[in-house]
Amino acid sequence: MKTEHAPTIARADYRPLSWTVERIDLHFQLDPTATVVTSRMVCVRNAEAEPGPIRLWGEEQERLSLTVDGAAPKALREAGTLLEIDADGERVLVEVQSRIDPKANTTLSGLYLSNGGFFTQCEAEGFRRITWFPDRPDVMARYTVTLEADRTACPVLLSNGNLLEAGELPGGRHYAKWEDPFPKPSYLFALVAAKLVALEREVDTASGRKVLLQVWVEEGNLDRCEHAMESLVHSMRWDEETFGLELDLDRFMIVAVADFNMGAMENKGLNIFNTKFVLAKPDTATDVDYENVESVVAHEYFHNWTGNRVTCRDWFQLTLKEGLTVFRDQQFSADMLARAAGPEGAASARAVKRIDDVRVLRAAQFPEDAGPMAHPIRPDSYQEINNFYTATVYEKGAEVIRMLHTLLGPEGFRNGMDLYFSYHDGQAVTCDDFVEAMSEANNGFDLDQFMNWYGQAGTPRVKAGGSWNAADGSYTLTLAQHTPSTPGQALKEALVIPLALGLIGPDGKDLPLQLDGEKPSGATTRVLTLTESEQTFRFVGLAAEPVPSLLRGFSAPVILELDEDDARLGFRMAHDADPFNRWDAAQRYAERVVLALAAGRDMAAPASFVGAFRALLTDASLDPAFRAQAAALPGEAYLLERMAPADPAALRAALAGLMRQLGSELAADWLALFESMRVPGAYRYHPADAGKRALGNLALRYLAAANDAQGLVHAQTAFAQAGNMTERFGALAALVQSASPARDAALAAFHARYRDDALVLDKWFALQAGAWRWDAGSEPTLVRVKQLMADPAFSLANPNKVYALLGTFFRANAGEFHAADGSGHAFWAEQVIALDAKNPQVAARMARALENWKRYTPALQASIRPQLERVLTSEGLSPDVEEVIGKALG
Ligand code: B3K
Ligand code: ZN
Repeated sequence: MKTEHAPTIARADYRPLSWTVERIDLHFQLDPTATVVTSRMVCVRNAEAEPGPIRLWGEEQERLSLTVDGAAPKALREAGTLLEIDADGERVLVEVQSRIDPKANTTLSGLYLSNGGFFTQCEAEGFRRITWFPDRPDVMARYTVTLEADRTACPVLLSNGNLLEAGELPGGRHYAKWEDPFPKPSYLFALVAAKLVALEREVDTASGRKVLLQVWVEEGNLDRCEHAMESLVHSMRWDEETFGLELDLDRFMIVAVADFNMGAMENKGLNIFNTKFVLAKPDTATDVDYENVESVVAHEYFHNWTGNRVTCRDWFQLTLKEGLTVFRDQQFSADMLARAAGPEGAASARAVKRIDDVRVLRAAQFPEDAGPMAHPIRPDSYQEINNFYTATVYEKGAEVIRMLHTLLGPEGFRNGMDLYFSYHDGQAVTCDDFVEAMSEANNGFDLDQFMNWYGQAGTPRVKAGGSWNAADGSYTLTLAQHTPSTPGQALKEALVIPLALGLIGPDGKDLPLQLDGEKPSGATTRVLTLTESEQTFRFVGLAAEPVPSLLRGFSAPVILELDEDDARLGFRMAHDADPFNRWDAAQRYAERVVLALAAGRDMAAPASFVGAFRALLTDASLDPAFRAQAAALPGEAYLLERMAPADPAALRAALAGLMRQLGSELAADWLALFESMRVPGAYRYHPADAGKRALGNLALRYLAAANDAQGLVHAQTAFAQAGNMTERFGALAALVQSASPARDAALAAFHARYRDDALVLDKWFALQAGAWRWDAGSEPTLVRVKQLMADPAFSLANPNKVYALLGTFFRANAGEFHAADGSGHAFWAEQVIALDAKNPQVAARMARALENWKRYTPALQASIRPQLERVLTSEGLSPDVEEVIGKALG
């Protein structure tokens, strides 16, 4: 049993270091099991800090030598991973040489091997696994890096910045020397030494500088890089046009690697990507993969300014770069979709993107905010920083930036960004610095209360009530806000909540909005700003009782509590002028129906719901991508949050029943839709085509769920004759999510076709791990998952495989994972323990699948608790998993 506990780090304890580093010259003699790293650091005394020793952090390395100005240090103290060195004067040269074993590094943090090549991942604290260094983001230094490696095994040698020189060395070795002209924190350091080839393109920046863009991949993947390259060029143009931000280097590289803990990493000039977010061609990638490549390429590219040129002072400020950069990539994707849709379809295209983003927020961030790991977007404490790369920091963080954008307007926001860069370029700063720049650039716009969004956890509730006064044609809206308690934060302050709304007239058209005491403006949507715990707004000059449409475009990350009867929801599904709210009305109605089925209050969905659903689905004036969103039921993870207690089995039965009912009652519509959504010709990635394919595939899903004979024939034909992965995988998914006897043959055919393609096999694993049971006699999904673990293509050492098979089962198949016999929970504990021995970051992510266990039924809680305890008391548990489980049991 463990006795030592991971210490808690507090935001309030931040102190600048007494010594920082001005320049560092690194030399790597790369060897798979014995890499020698030599570091020469010019350390300088920090005038802003209390006097003290030089502090360096180091992990998992054998120190060969350490000198200060060429001599043994006068005093050196070592405590755990921290080394303290006393030094005199203002500036000293510290030289450290150490040896590391990349092959033994299964954590994929620091320097590691993947398929014979060397790769690094340093954010958040991986650099200290490479060399001794003041490994904190507030130490920004200039780097030169020399790499030396075997020429045959590693013909390509890359690091940040510009290539200074390269050449041969004796013994079949070679070297390359790189220099990064911009000071950077250590977490942005990267190197790659591997056998790769590049797709290259030379482009001009807005100011006319020529820059070289490269996408580096293994040789056989060169035909899958075009889309990533296109995405990079589009991102560059967008940042130039939208924010006046240009690429600042002569060369920008993206490198794809198959073993990677997360999506990608924004290392200066040398972004390292999970292959999943680079490689795409029509035969192997779906429309959604194409979209994801575009948005991750953009995200990492945008970090060059929001993250790299201006970085975080400490890791508590993570949302400074992540929330802002997610907001930027969301805006970029929305603009790309709007551009492809043309002026007519732009609003709907933007709404489709907004819906995607809100789905993620509701499925991942709302549960996090309601659980034991709830934290503000700027946390107050952590045990393991890697556990705080969360949906809250990223997605809720982006919502907070979006609210600033709403409050200040696009121009005011842009002025704030300009001022932020003019003040802080080259610095490591805090979220306060960002918000202050926004305020100052907008005539001192008061954002003091707005800062509560940075400090408070929990999803706020906005309760709305309206009253109609027929006598004077006025409508009074009362809005009350309340944020529930979260661990360590019992009491909450009122937040600044921008609430966009419209009032819909009986004919379905928006009414002009006029607040009491104001002149009519003709506007039909406006933003009210809530600042108090309760406020009322009186609208006047109305001819008839309106139907309110609140929180249009999801203008704030809150839960809206508004009593609407079925008729009202159906009315808004048909008429709401805000496409986001039209979708949301459908989601609310579906949620009500599903929860009534799950609770046994209803045996089937009412005809009114099916009618409203059908009307939306078959409205040919709506674009297919939007209809596909509207016809997709709310996600299981989100619905579980809305149930008390959460009962995954009952929910699953309700969802499956509703899909069957909608599939069979609307079979004729689905069949017609499937036909009319066919996209002829060769595949191209285009949002309009993607929308049709999404709706066509959804039609197959509903038909297959209902076991519709004609639908199943279509699915089999579509699978056999598909001209691209979107169609092939869509048809396969429909078959797998059905009781069709054709499913096993289709799975086998798919496997045979892609047996050597790691990324496509991930889809194959995920599809099976996420399978529902559509007939009582079929075997539990867990049985299949266990078999698949023994498949030669599966490996616990590869994060993509773990996320595909185990991640899907634990996080996206609640109905099967929470089997009443507890088999899923026992399996979870075994896997978390096994993973933790190899890769704590990946293990911690899997561990989080049970953090909200106290919300489940008593029987499930009784099954889960001993498994949590089993993990917590297992030998050698990492601080990563310990923090998650400790808080869950809390
Ligand atoms: N900044 C990286 C995430 C690093 C995660 C470290 N555990 C990717 C991104 O947000 O762009
Ligand atoms: Zn990021």
